[in-house]
Amino acid sequence: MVLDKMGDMRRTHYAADIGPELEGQEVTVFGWVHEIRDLGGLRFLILQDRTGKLQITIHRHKVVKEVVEKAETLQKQYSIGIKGTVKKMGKAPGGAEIVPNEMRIFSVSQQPLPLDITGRTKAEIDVRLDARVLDLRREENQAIFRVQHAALQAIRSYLSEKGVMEVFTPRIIVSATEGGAALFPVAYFNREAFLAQSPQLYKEQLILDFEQVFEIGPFFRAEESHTRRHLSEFISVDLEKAFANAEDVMNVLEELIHHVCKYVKENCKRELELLGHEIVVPEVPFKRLTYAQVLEELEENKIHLNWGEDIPTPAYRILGKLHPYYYFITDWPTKAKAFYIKPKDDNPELSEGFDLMWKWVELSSGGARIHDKELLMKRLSEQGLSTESFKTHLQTFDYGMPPHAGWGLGLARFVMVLTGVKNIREVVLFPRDQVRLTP
Ligand code: AMO
Repeated sequence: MVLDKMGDMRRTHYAADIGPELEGQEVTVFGWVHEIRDLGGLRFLILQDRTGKLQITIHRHKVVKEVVEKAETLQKQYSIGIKGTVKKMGKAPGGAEIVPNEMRIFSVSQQPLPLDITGRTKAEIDVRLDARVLDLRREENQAIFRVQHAALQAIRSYLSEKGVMEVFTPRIIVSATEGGAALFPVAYFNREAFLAQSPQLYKEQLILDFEQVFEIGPFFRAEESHTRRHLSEFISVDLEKAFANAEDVMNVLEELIHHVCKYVKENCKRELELLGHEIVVPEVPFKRLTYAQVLEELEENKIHLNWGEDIPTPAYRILGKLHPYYYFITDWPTKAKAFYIKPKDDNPELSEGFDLMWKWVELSSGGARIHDKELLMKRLSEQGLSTESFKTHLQTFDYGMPPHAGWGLGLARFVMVLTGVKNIREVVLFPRDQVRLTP
């Protein structure tokens, strides 16, 4: 088949712009063939572009022969350009259709396609991910990433307005920051290096100069567990603030969550409708439960945990039923938290670390940090980490490190809440886990 060139053809309208008010106007639209309905002398094409869908109506005896012939060769997902006249049509999407007088076919598609993107034939997540860009042609799937885009816009503008500066820290690092999670080694010339698990050390260092910074970027963890909320590469939204304690940055986090929910609810109406999801804008302040209170609640629900133990997933499931919204868990045992989290001044067994939960899922964790170099060195040793590997980080504590606090928010987990999607793989364009490295 000879394909057409785009040549001088340029789009005048997107699908969403075509309405009955354009009756009689000549327009040019581009997109992909979503569906073809053939009623003998009458053929309907549904054309999809990034804004939605549009009906092209071809009466065999009313449009030019060349268009009729080309329309007969079309298959789903061919990419095409149409020049035609808008006609009011109550039954068509948007209340109007296009009667074409020119058609250009730019590209064909493999038949049969590996996925039915109309969604009538459901496919397993792995089949969908194997053909991800095709899977993303479904409007519901695009809606997830439009919600993510809106959320990112809201996060950036909210934090910027508060005077927090966006920064970028290295992805190639020499030492672990998040003890519990495994590192990916990198062959860095003739030295050993790793992919960053978080921007923790750098964001702390940067408050020495900028006082309040945020970063949105990918981080890497060699996660062995295959769950619906862990990936080996994930985007984290990180904040760090000088002269602040845990409560101060918890306030920033809850206000930010409130703001983003409101913004997405107002600006992503079509997307939320496509997803069949309603956002409830949470009231602030969020509920705060201490770790000790959580243990008591679990005990009442027949789950016994020893003080200091991490909370296992089945216990989180119970908590999610008891608290089906956003809430903080505070006052964690110091030994259950990373080396940089500050022990409480009046009771060093307890820390100023917190987690932000949504039902049973941890969205964010953070806390006040240790800013006293001696204490930080002690905590490193207690956790079996060598102070030597943290030498350059420790050095920065000699330059007037102020009290500070911050948090890291998992973007994908937050997008799961915003969209009502249950598997993290659905809210990441090209997810990476233990078994998946392509596409
Ligand atoms: P933490 O390790 O709890 O804290 O990570 C912060 C948040 O990042 C998200 N997250 C993940 N999302 C998807 N897949 C993963 N494998 C994954 N691991 C973490 C979660 C989690 O709540 N430096 C600290 C933060 C701080 O104290 O500022 C940190 O990394 O939503």
